[in-house]
Amino acid sequence: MAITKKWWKEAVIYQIYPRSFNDSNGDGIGDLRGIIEKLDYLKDLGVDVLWLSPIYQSPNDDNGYDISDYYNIMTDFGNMDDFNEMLEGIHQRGMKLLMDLVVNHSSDEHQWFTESRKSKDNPYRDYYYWRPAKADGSKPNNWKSFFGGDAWEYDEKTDEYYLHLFTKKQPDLNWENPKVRQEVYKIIRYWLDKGVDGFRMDVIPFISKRLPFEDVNASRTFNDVAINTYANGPRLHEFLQEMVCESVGNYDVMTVGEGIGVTPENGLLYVGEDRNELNMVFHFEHMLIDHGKGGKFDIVDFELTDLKQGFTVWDEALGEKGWVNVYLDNHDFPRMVSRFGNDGKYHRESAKLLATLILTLRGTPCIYQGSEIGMTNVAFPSIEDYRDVETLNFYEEAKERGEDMNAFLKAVHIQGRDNVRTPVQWSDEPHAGFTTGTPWIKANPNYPKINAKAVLADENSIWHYYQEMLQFRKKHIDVLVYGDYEVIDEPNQKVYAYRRSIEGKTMVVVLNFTSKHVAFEVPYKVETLRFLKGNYKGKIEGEEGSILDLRPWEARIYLVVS
Ligand code: ISL
Ligand code: CA
Repeated sequence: MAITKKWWKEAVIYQIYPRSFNDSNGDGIGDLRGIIEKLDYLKDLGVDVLWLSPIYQSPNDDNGYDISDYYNIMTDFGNMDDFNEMLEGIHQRGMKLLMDLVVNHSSDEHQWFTESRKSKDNPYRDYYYWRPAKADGSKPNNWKSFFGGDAWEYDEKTDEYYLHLFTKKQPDLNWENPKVRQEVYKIIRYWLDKGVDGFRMDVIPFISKRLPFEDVNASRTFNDVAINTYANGPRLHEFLQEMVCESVGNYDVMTVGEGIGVTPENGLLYVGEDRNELNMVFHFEHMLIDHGKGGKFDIVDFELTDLKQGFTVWDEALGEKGWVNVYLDNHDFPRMVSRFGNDGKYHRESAKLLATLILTLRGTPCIYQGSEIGMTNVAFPSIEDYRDVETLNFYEEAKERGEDMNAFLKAVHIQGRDNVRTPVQWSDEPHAGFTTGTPWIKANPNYPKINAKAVLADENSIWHYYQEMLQFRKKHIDVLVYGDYEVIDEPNQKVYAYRRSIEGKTMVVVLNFTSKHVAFEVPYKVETLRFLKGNYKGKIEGEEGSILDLRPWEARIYLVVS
């Protein structure tokens, strides 16, 4: 089967976390007019699709991932006029807009839920999952919430519990109820009719629950529970196909599932082109490689081969029949240069190397805001500086267990979600030029050095490398988008190298993931390789026989010319 061509395979996504992107009115919170101000910046960079984390009305228990009104814009972010102007501005510049669709759960302040909790016979009662206590008085089952504590919350009014896989202000919607599904399709059609170009679907693998809510074996790991208990429920694919039929399927738009709990084994059920479900998923294979048994704050070492594996197993599993996203960070995971690169001495080189990786693997790349200027993790000295509900909840739990809180804070410095939620660093002005007021979360103190103004003025900067690489990718869409991917020297723990090839055209990408010189043997004579692009300026050195002498964090792309 030949690979099919689609605009969404050729596109590059840029993720905006609106709260932290750009504040236009000095209230300390990023907003839609702030995004409008930066559309030219994004167009210049060369990205195609903007994905906005949720901008709907929300009490912000989880920064918009708890929606109280799907048809209105969050007051902090502006209003519908701002939205219309933003959408028009995006389209005028030839870019597209992806909205975030959060329909596994709503906010507890959504009218559906405020009705639902009123009485057992309220017409909205079964929009959510309500269950009585077990005969022994304990909770309906032993499921845990992702953000700490149990997944069931007691509600006195009707003497029952409701299910919430995330915070207790994020009750899970009952997709078994056809009315709920129709409400969701109506929301999707409403935004598509306004002209948006698709959706990123939050925790979409969780929408079909395994009933009747049996206990889960408590000793299983987080990932195991995600895959086998919360995700991939019995009616999931039926729901997805119905959703496509009744909404997105009738528009030329793109859909990206947050693929939590999706595996290489079942991936094609979600994104197989014959399935009529989703266009692609963000898989988690490489995102969990440093999470230990105790979860994300129980940090374990990983090796380069683990990272390679994450991409390779998925490419092998889908082949030409499905599609993935390629990303190294987002609003939930640490900054890529801090996690996979070197944010000290080789900050510039390693940030460029990682850009090379995400822009040359097979899949639709997603760049998270600030990566293009090399933003890094942050290490705030006190828990008072943190805002993320996950971090704060886990902090409280660790404290109650009597853990070493300094050690916990250190883990937050490495894994906490606020690493990626500090304001985008626009300049060396106060608060990184993000706001003229007081930001809702402090800027990373490294902003006088790392900021957009500085990288725009420096020809050799990370920003300009992203811009060049985005153009390079466009120029070589044939091989870089549609070409096969094949890893070279897989067991190598220092160098990640692979081939991309299509119809007689082959590129070789070589990435030195260490801070040292590395001699790397390629399966070619160097005379048959033409250097196309790399992250060091000037002449390429050290090519002899089949050996490439790579400098620290050096990235090179060659064309095979034999
Ligand atoms: O952030 C995580 C781990 O720290 C993930 O497990 C995350 O909870 C999971 O990927 C689901 O994420 C999505 O849904 C959440 C929201 O908080 C995240 O921001 C969102 O990306 C609930 O809506
Ligand atoms: Ca604002």
